Amino acid sequence: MPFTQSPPKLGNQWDEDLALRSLLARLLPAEVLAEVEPSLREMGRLSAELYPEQLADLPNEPRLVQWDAWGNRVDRIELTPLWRTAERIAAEHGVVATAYERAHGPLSRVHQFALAYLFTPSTDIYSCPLAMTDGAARALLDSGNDELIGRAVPHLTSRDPAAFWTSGQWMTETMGGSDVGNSETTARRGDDGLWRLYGRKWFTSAATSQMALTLARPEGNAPGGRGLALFYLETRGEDGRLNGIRIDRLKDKLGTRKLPTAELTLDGTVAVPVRGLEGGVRGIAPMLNVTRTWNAVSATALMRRAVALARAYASRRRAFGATLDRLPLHVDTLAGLQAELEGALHLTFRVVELLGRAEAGELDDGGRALLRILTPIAKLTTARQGVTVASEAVEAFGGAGYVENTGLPTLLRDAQVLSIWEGTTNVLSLDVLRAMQDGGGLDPLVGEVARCASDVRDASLAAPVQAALRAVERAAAWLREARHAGEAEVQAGARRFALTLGRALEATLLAGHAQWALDRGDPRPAAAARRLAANGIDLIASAVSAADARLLVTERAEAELPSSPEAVVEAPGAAD
Ligand code: MFK
Repeated sequence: MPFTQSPPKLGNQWDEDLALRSLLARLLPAEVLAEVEPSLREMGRLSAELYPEQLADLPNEPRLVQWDAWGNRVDRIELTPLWRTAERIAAEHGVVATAYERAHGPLSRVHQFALAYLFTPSTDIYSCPLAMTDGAARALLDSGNDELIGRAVPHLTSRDPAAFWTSGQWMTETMGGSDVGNSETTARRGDDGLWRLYGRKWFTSAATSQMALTLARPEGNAPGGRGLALFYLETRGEDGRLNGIRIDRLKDKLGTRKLPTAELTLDGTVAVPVRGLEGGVRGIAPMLNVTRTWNAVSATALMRRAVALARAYASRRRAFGATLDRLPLHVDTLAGLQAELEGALHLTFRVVELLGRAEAGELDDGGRALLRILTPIAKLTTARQGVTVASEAVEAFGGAGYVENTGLPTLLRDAQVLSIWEGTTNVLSLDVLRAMQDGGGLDPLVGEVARCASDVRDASLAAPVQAALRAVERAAAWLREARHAGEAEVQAGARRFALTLGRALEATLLAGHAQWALDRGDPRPAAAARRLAANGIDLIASAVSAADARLLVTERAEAELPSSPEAVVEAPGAAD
């Protein structure tokens, strides 16, 4: 028999995930963990069971059917088989509902996002509509619009697949997805008192949702973000026909190909203002913050899948006289990835924990400021890690990782979206600066790092803690100097600043957890903390200037260059 390689196999993704189990053992009181563990074990089982189905489903893609046999425009999207399964599982297992049922008060968010973390890697980015559904429920509840809350939230948070709705978040237009204040969609109130929307939404994810929250400019409103209003719409009327919406085409994307992302024309779409007739960006911000949290959870979950597959493969693949998991350099490479995953996990679930406490009204101003700044930091840091870890995992399979039907190229392509949608790395780096302006500067974050550092006593954790503290100090010093030098310097360095804070937070949160684990006889998280710090924390580059950057990206002479900050930092567009 010629040799054939046996593929990697996954076991129960809850039972096998030591990092997640250790984290939840600290975050949840024993009686709460005992109550939620059966649901996590069941989701871990489903995740492993769905993985072969996911591979079998690889060739399928959603299809837009625009016309029926008789010439009627129908604009119907046919989903892939796994997506239909995922929709049912998500509803029945309460992947959104758990957060709103609040069976464990503020800790319900930890339970919910642990479910989401286990659900995500085997369900082809079905987490995208779930993220928007969760975000829509949050934004509607925060809006105080009782009529819309009563109409939509019971559907968004239902466990009954027949009653469950998902929501879209329609923001991106042809002019791009980052500078949303330029949106061109208009809202007009008719003689019948109804508002109707007119415009093009250019990158609408999960266009099969039953409802959407969207931005439009009521006629006569000022230009810019403040002139936009937040609208609620249902995609189909009682008769099942689209609500003044044409689905022009599905996007031909690099990844997330099971996710039907569409270009839409709104031509008289009946919609309801959610909270007044301006301040739409402010109104949709709660949704953005929830979907950015989902993004961090998804990035971490895809890293977990990448590492789980690479480890499973390493235990089966023989080369140079041993299985790969016996070869020191391969083991070292996988250990570096595992450390990135564990850092991301701890930062993400710190945001999750704070979100749950904020929703329970347990946070003071300082806690809310901390949540506000940690959310974009977690999103941008974990998204970049997700791309790196997925890429390394592909390489850990050698040539097999480059072959489509192993599923690994899909994992890498899907991970790439996480740093683009919900705000690119650059846009979110600028959001970190805005969050600092809105609430207490860097103090909440410095306090968080100091709090974790003060929990750490073991000498073996001194290196990661010191490295993190030094990095935060250098970041703060850089910001002071950059502010002195001008807005262009601040903007140009914002990404290195935000990523340094993200990595420093990961290292200290992980070190704090590692101390807790060491106290209980578990040395694993300490190894992860040391390795994460060794991978590098501090990205601050003092010798780099905005002027140098301009010289490098233009062929014009320095004297001819524009000097406004806007001209220096231009973020690429985000996608819905
Ligand atoms: C799989 C997991 C995840 C899946 C989800 C996938 C679905 C994909 C769907 C999408 O990608 S939808 C598109 C996502 N698009 C974005 O995320 C937009 C990225 N751009 C930004 O975030 C810009 O910074 C922003 C649009 C917010 C800039 O717009 P403006 O009009 O210049 O806003 P401005 O003036 O900075 O802020 C307006 C108000 O909102 C301010 O409050 P005030 O009016 O009270 O002064 C801000 O403080 C507030 N604000 C902005 N961002 C906020 C926020 N408040 C709280 N949290 C935030 N994040």
